[in-house]
Amino acid sequence: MSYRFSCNTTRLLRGCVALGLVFCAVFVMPANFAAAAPPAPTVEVNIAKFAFSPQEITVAPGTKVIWTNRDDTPHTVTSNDKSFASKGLDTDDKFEHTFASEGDFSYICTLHPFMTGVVHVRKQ
Ligand SMILES: [Cu+2]
Repeated sequence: MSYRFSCNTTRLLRGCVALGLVFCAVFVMPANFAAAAPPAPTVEVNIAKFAFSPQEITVAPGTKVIWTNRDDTPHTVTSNDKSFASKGLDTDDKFEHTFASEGDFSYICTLHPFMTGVVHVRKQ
C-alpha cells in the first residue's frame, strides 16, 4: 500500500516536472527571446572637406550615430546644447553618440564653427 502510494507520488511529481518544462518551453522562452533587444541601429556621418555629410539626418530613438573624420584637419562634433561633445578628432578618428530620446540636436565643429549639422530624432 505504502509502496503504491509512493509510486503514484513519484509519477505525479514526474508529471508536474514535465508539465513545468512544457510550460517553460511554450510560454517563458519565447517571451525571453522577444524581450532580447535588437542591436541598436547605426547611422554614419562623414566629416569631409570641412562639412558634415549628410549635414542633416533623421533617426529613430535609440539610434547610434557614428561620425568619422575623413579630413587631414582635426574637427570636433559638439552639440549646441552640450548633450554630446567629442574631443578633437584626427584623421579617421570616430565619435559616436546614441540618441535616446526625441528632439532636434544641432551641432558644430568648435574649431570651424561654420561647420554645422543636425540630428532629428523622431519615432518612425
Ligand atoms: Cu572642423
